[in-house]
Amino acid sequence: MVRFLLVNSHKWEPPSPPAALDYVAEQLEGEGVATDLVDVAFTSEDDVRALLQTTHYDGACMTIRNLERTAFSETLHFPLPATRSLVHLIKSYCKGPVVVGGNGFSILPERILEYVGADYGIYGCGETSLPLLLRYILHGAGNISEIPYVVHREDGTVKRNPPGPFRRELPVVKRGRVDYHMYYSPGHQHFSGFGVVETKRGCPHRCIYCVEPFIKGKQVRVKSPGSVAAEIDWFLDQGISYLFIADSEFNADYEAAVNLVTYLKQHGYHRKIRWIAYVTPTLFTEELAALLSQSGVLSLMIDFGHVNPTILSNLGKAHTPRDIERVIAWCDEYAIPFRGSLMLGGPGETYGTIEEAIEFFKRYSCKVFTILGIRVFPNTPLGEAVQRERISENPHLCGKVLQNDDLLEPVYYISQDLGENVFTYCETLTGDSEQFYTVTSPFRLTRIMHGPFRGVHPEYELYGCPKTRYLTRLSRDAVEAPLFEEDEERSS
Ligand code: B12
Ligand code: SF4
Repeated sequence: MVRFLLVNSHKWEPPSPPAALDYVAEQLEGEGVATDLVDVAFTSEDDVRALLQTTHYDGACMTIRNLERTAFSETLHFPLPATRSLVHLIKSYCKGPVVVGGNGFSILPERILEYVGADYGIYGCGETSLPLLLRYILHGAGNISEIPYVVHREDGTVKRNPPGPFRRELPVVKRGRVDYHMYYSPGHQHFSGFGVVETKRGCPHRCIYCVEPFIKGKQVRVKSPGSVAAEIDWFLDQGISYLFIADSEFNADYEAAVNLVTYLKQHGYHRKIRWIAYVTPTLFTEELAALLSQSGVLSLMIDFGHVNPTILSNLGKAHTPRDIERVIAWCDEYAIPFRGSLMLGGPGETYGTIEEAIEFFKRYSCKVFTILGIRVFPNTPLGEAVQRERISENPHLCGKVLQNDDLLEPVYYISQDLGENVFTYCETLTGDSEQFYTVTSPFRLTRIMHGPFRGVHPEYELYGCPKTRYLTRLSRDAVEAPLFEEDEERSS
């Protein structure tokens, strides 16, 4: 029997379950291919080697979830060299092809295929092309240039085939390959350890820094409430009742969001599950708030971005300060716990606008995930704007500003109006409160060059990143990852 190895290449603390591998396994098993799964979050390189020495695999399918850590600090992490070593390790034992896919891969597919040395890639939401690719690999069937979403080598160059036709309805996904109990944390101390259900895919908005419209599509695809419920039931059968909704934004399609929460309430799921989702203040209404409050929501992660109208517009946000105030008021009125996000350092940011944003949220009791410095990704409006000029001469950019025109390696936008002490400035504004948290280690913002890097030193061999920290003056050891007890109390 043909056997493939499924691999999650992303090491992170705390680890998130590689839900993508359920999708991939389903496609493989439909073609009669048996699978084993390895997650580097729990497996050492030696263990992977031992497995490859003792088991014959006809190929491997690897998910590349993250291109990067996406949090600026003086030491910049970049996980792709570690992914490349993993591909090399697999290829030194397995003579079959390595196929890659995933969110991180889809940001720059051709380049990443080349960088990690994989044989084939499937970008975006193209998992349904996998059977066609397998038939081509295993039986020489079909024409590789005609399989949608596939990235492959032809005449010495890497080519990306166009996507397939848009289909609005997403099918139910057969679960069971990923062991969510490995990640699940019944005490739900962190939201990485939840079950994962995707209810829709894609985002029609155009925030300047965001890769979602490129990797998931600008047109939203939707799973029917019944299909979502079938996947929820699988988790409930496993005893997993805390779920993360893996949509770009839960209300990216308003009608679908309303239909689903209505269904959850009507079918009693609000008594069985606790769930978290990202939502945008755009397309958020009182009607939705009322329905959400009765659907089992544990917490909403509201993508505010900022509060200053000019900065919001510079970030390409479709919502206004008035929308933000209304969302907060409705969440309060309907007792929906929520966390906000702040993206500081973008175009036009000054010390004044940072103060405005932090002071604004201090009026509320919500926790706020704060990013200081924006990763400039290719295939985003910000990336394209930056690429129109010389990257090395752009005074707002830190990170790898030389020999990195395709933006594969980490580059961050941090407004040049901010000085060396901007991190300390934020800490001074937040005081000792645990309201604002981040994944950034404290940094001094210099613009000094270290080889091709401006203001940073690279740490390229490391998988993963430091744990979540509060953006406060507490000592590092005193800080724990944010807990959900407060949200739990409010939502029950
Ligand atoms: C939910 C979520 C989280 C939750 C995870 C909760 C949980 N319990 O899983 C939390 C909040 C913890 C989180 C944290 C982080 N996240 Co996050 N997260 C997401 C989100 C919204 C959903 C992830 C998911 O499960 N999707 C559903 C699965 C099925 O989709 P998928 O993995 O893309 O797989 C599909 C395809 O890609 C393809 N596919 C995937 N792999 C393969 C392999 C093969 C061989 C094939 C053929 C196909 C294929 O098939 C699947 C079906 O279409 C995504 C964005 C998104 N819309 O997906 C961001 C996203 C993955 N996160 C991202 C980031 C940056 C992070 C953090 C690093 C943020 C930070 N600085 O802290 C951390 C890392 C945490 C970690 N442990 O890895 C980025 C990663 C890309 C990048 N920019 O580098 C994304 C894309 C968001 C973004 N737009 O930037 N995240
Ligand atoms: S609304 Fe959210 S998912 Fe959509 S483009 Fe903006 S940040 Fe990305």
